Amino acid sequence: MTALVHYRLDGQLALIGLSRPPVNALGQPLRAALLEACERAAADPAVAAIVLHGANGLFSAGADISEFGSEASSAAPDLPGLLVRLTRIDKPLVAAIGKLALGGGLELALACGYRIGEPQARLGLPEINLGLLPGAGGTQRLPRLIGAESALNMILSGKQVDVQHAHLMGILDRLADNPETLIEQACVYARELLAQGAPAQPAARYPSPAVDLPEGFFAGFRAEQEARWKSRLAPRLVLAAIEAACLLPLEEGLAREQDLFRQAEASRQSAALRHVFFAEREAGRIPGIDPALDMRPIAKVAVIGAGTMGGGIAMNFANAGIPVVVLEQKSDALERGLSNVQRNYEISVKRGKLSQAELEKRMRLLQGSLEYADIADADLVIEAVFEKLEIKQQVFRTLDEVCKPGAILATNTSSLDVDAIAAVTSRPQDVIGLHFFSPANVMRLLEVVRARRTAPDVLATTLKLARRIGKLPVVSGVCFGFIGNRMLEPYAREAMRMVLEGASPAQVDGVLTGIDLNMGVLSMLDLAGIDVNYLVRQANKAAFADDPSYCRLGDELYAMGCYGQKSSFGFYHYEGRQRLDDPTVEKVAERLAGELQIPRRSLAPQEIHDRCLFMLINEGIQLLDEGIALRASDIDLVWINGYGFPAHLGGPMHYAEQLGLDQVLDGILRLQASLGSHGQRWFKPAPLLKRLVAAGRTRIEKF
Ligand code: 3H9
Repeated sequence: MTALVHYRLDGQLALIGLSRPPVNALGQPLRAALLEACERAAADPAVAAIVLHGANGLFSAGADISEFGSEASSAAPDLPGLLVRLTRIDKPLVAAIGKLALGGGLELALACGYRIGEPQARLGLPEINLGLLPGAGGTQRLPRLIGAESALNMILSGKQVDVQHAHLMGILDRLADNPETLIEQACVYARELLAQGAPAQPAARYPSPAVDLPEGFFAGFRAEQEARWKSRLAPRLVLAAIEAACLLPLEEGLAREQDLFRQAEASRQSAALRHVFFAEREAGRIPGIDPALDMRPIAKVAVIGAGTMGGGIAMNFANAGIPVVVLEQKSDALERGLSNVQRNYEISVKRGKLSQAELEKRMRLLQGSLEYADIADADLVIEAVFEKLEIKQQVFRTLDEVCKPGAILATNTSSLDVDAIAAVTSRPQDVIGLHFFSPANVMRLLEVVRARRTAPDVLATTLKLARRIGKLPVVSGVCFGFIGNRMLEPYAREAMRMVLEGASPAQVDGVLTGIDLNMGVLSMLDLAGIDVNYLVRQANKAAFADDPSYCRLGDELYAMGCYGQKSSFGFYHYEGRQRLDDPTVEKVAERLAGELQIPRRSLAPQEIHDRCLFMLINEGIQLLDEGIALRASDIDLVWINGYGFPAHLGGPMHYAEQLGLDQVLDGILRLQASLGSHGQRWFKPAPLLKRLVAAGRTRIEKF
């Protein structure tokens, strides 16, 4: 027997333990070992029942994601076939679920006739997050166990449920008292089943899963959800599979599920989402930094500034149980900031997402202060004051004086030079940038800006802490705007320029939302604040001083006091939550075009797409070449998690690879030639893009 599976007998029971750390991913070698073990137990007359468990306490996180898209994914024994075989063993199988049963792991448990879970275990079918559907019987067996509607909701949400929920829903038959007694209690359960003469597979609770569904349920559901799904394939395939579970006998339903699964697995969307899965894990690995490096202890945090950003940042730490001092200059600003935080928590309580007791606990962790002396013992200080270099430098001079040696001093800047901030202290090795995205308590992305002299342990500690507070940290080097906002510049520049040339904001944004971006760039600027964008641009004026048309529309709207949503006027006009076209914007654009001698014309959607997207991609490639981004996939994570780029397109770098790097280069050169002096000035292919294409490479990597 291979070491991937532990096999032992306990009286009439065979105990089969999956042993493929870290998560018992059901890759081909484990599948083969599991099948062999099950056949052995099935054939052994001394074995009356089988208990299946995770030898390391964790049941299974599902199919091996790294196999998808290769032959290994369906190499014999394939998972669906293996599970059908398990359902045909004429002896009861009990799945003893510890820690996790996800995806194919839960499907494995569903193929067992009986299931018991320990209190901390979580169950789910998260395939949808990978652009897939459960493909090893989950879409057919779950509806027969818990009904079609519950199964549909669980599979479409991809969310994990705890054991209490799983028990109530009928997924688990029993709950073990604790993780340590799980296997023992699973064995007791198996013996009880034998004593009762229980069948290997109990009768389905919902043999006709659609029995409670109203007439026309699926058509209605589809019509209701279509807009939300945008062009995502997987939800549609899930719905088709559940429909099949309702219409077809099990065997035919399983065959239909396999067809649908293969379609999903072969899709670009699933490839993109799998890329994102591995990108998120890769982002934590920093070349040259030993993962075993000693971390600095972080027991107390301080945030300078109780504005929207400072308050949101502080909430992250309170949420994670870490005491945090919020420092302000004036008591009214401090009170306002803390009551905003309290209000945010109250909204969560109203929505049922937080208990009152938890609110109070979190508020107790937040201490307001007007004295720098109160942060002298903080292990990490995050400055979140006004975005102006001189102001931030002044704060850092003070921090240098008051903070204890070894404290990590972080600046929450979205574009300023972190080296210049570090330089005013006597300890630049302790200084780092932490660019939180707004709202800081909600947005998952955290750009971690490694300055020239940031010490390795400061970077490593910050990355670990970021994960502890539930953020997705992505490392960036120092440059104007770091990864995200630097790429936003050329992207927004083209959008604004095209409005001068004759496109309406709605046309530009429509092309972008047409490829499933959450928002078009102009709507995004309205949301973020045209004033904020203007001020950031002013700080980098030298970079575009020779282009009189550069973001002129944004400058003009700023001068008119049209700051976007907050002032009800921006690239659009806002009435409540409604976004409307604003004829004034067109008039301003016409006037500016006249002044700048830019001919007005109509722009085709393809041109809008290429100008925005290719400039975004080109800047990303340049960032990689400069070493600001460590890898292309980090750039993808920034744009997916900070700027609403659809994960099912894999982020702008992955999207470029899907389009073809040669196509992107051709497109940039074509626009360079066709857009006159504007094209000559801005449509310059990144040297790395040219090198990659010349070498026939199809992946974006340093080269
Ligand atoms: C499926 O089951 C399809 C079937 O329906 C049909 C098939 C026919 N495969 O996240 P972590 C690795 S689709 C391969 O850092 P955590 C991960 O890459 C699957 N590898 O730890 C990492 O490796 P490394 C449905 C996997 O504690 C290491 O394990 N299942 C898999 O924060 C640790 O992971 C899912 O979608 C996998 N399935 O979170 C579950 N899972 O150290 C996906 C993990 O080299 N997984 N790895 O970077 C997760 O959600 C999280 O990884 C998990 C652990 C919650 C399990």
